Amino acid sequence: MKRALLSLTVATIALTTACGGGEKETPATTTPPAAPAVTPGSPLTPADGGKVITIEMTTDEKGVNKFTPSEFEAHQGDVMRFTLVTGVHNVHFLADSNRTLSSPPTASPLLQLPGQTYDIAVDFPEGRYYFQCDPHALLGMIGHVKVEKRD
Ligand SMILES: [Cu+2]
Repeated sequence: MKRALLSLTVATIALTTACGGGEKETPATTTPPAAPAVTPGSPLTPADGGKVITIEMTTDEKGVNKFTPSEFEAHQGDVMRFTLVTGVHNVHFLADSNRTLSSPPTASPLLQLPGQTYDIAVDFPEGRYYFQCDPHALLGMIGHVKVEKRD
């Protein structure tokens, strides 16, 4: 009796191994759902110890368009939160101006509603990076972020 059970177990193991080819077979019903696609610009959480850096996008009463701050430092793991205050603006890390970025973030859409935000993770290598507002770059709405390693 005991011997029969043992042979059955051995046979089952052999069968499983032959079938699965060493890989664990997962029944279709327990396949985890695909991770939801992250919408570009949607709110991000900084890495542990990281922070959210708010960059305001404004058009003042004189018609001056700018990022505030326009020059700042960030650490890997931080999040840059481009926030519309007034006017209509976007943020764009131009590939041509940031050649050390293997995959520059795509240009954001135009933000039009005050309070609207566009988050970009600081997952860049160390270095200095250029960004601009496409409609207002020639009017000086540009900025730089200097990215440093996390301490
Ligand atoms: Cu602008």
